[in-house]
Amino acid sequence: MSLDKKEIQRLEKQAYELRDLCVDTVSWAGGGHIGGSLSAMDILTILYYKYLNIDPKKPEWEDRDRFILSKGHIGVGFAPVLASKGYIDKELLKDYNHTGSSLGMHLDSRKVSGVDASTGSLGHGLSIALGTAIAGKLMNKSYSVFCLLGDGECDEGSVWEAAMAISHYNATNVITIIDRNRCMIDGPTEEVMKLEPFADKWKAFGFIVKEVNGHNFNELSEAIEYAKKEKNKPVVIIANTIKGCGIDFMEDDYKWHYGSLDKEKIIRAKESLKKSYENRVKGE
Ligand SMILES: Cc1ncc(C[n+]2csc(CCOP(=O)(O)OP(=O)(O)O)c2C)c(N)n1
Repeated sequence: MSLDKKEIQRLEKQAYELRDLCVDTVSWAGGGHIGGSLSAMDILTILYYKYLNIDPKKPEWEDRDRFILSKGHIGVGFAPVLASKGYIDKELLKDYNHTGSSLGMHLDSRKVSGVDASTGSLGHGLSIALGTAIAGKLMNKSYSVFCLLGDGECDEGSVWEAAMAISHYNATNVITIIDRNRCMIDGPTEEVMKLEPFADKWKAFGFIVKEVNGHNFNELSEAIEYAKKEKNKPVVIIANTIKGCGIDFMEDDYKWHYGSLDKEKIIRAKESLKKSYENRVKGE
C-alpha cells in the first residue's frame, strides 16, 4: 500500500528535524557516529513514526513491539529519536556521552527509557531479536521485533548464526532491516570484506529478501507491510542507503563514520540538510 502525499510529507519533515537534532547532538558531544546515523534516519523515522506499536508513557508495556538497534554505535542518532518521542528529556541530549550522563555513546537499556537492548558490540542484536521473538510466541503475544543492522556488521559470523536460527524456527515475527550504506568504519564494505552477492546469501539462509531505497518512505512502507504479513518465511529488508545522507560533504564517505563538527561545519551541515530536505519534498 502506497503512502499518501500528506503522510510522506509528515515523515520527510520528521526525518529532517531528527537529522538536524542529530547534528546538534554531535556538536554538544564533541563527536559521534554521524555517517551511519544519517543513513539510518529514514528507517528510524518510519519505524517510530508509523509502524512501531509502542507507548512512550508505558515503556515496559509487555505487548509493545520491540526495536533492537543492533548497529548500536549510532546512539547519537537514536537518542534524538527517543527524545522526540518523549522517552527522554530533550535537554539530556546536551549531555550525550559526557562523563556521568545517562546517555552513553551506546545507549544502555538499564539507563535509557525506550531502549529494548543494550548494544554496541556488533553482531549480537539479531540473536537478541530472535530470543525476544520466540519469547513472544511462547507467551502468545502478537508483537513484532524489528532489528536494524549495519551492512559492515554482517561481517560478524554471529549475524549468520542468528539468521540460520530465525529461519529454522520460522520466527516471522522478527523483521530484519539492514542499513546497506556500503561503507563501514575504515572503508567501503566491498573492499574491507566482500558482502555481495548479499541478497543471495540471505536467500540461502531461508529468507525472503526485499531490496528497497532506504530513503524512500513508500518503498520502506511497502516492504515493512509485506514483512508483517508474511508468515511462511522470515523477511529481511535490505535498505540501500547513503552514509551521511543529507549532508553533502559527508555523503558516501566512510571517513564520516565518526566525526566532530566545528562551528563552520555545523553551519554548512545544517544548510545542506535544509537544502536536501527541500529537494526531497519537491521531488515527491
Ligand atoms: C564486535 C565489534 N567490533 C568492532 C566494533 C567497532 N565498530 C564500530 S562501528 C563499526 C563499523 C560498522 O559498520 P556498519 O555496520 O556498516 O555501520 P554503519 O556504516 O551502518 O554505521 C565497527 C567495526 C564494534 N562496535 N563491535
